[in-house]
Amino acid sequence: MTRAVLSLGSNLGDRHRHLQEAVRALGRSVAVVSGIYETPPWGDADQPAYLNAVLVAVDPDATPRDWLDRARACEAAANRVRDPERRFGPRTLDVDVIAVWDDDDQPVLSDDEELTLPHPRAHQRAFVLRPWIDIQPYGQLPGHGWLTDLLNDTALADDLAAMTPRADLPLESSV
Ligand code: PH2
Ligand code: MG
Ligand code: MG
Repeated sequence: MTRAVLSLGSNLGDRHRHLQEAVRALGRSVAVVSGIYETPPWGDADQPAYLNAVLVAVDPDATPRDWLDRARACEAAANRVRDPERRFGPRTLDVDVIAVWDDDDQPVLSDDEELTLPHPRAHQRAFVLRPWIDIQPYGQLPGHGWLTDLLNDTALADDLAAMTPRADLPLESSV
């Protein structure tokens, strides 16, 4: 059994539909889904605002690599096109594997180039931490500690203030 925290982001096309389709495609593995936040672009300012959300997924059979494959399948279904020139550029759908825990609830650590676990930049990203803490108030990011402490870091204050909850855009899971 593994449990994964996945982050979802979209800033091209029908952003809400892209997030909703990803949740639907992940199916019954989805244990809990956050609300959606509208967030200014991070890392590459010259692009539209994002919709971001986070979910926790559980599967008795999934390996860490399976979560990456499923994330990529969701991105492919949204016709994601990768621009090698713009690493943090716009996309129809981005599904990132933030962290994975094994059967014994131990965090999986990986320095695999394709699947670094936990995600190397998650601790700096308000658009990951804020929706995540909504659904896991006592959550921890492996190697970085409590979400609540990470969110209290003054370095995130401006990004947090710039985020807007989009309660008008619900995400339905199939559970
Ligand atoms: N994803 C990026 C780059 N910048 N900014 C926001 N607000 N949300 C994202 O999901 C995001 C981003 C590349 O993965
Ligand atoms: Mg990604
Ligand atoms: Mg990303």
